[in-house]
Amino acid sequence: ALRKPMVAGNWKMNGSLELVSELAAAIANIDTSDVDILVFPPFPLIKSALDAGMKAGAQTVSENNAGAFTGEVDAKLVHALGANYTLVGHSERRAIFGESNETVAAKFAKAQENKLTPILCVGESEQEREQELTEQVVWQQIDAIIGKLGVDALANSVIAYEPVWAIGTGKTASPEQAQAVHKFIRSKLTELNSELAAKIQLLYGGSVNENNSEQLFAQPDIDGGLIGGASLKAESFAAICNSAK
Ligand code: G2H
Repeated sequence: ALRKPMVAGNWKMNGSLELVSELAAAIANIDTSDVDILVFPPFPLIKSALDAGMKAGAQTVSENNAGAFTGEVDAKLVHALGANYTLVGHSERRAIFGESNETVAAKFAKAQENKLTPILCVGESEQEREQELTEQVVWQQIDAIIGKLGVDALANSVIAYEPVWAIGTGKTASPEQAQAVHKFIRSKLTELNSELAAKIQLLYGGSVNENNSEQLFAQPDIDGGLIGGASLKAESFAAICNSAK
């Protein structure tokens, strides 16, 4: 295949040392030559997850360099611990913590400066979908990165399409709905850099579980998933990882 599938577990503000051990055991025997498996635990557990043999990343990083920013976490430190990825612009960061497209672009840049591969999360709200603004909103979120850093910056990144109306709601986008947006993203990128567009991993996120993952991942432009709730159950997460092969 042109693109290696990826399954990434976004723990959000959940998890424990016990969950690190359980998940590490559940995925230990999965051959990762044909699927990238990553977990995104809360910051205090990143090092534990790495020590347990998993590939782990951060759920967000600061857009600033180290300094007087109480409560923030430096991308450089995350990389120094042994992590290679960070999420940026998850819809909860945008909606609850007020991150704008500009802030997300600054975090994306800071991640790459510190050798972390950003997984850029994009997606429309239910109202935006009803108003047929899905493509416009998703492209604006991606174009904020291109405008600041140029399209080539996306070569070292992953994009996760997560329709906000499907997040944690149990309402998954149908494989056809998800594929349509993934295809739109890849074709827009093809206009700018066809080699990059062919190679970039595009993940789907939003209520993915072990019962719907196989059909979603079978779509031609869906290269894996960003999994929330179902990534907190060891058996479910392992099944989803296997379904991406
Ligand atoms: C979307 C997803 C993971 P869930 O936020 O990022 O969560 O699978 O619980 O909808």
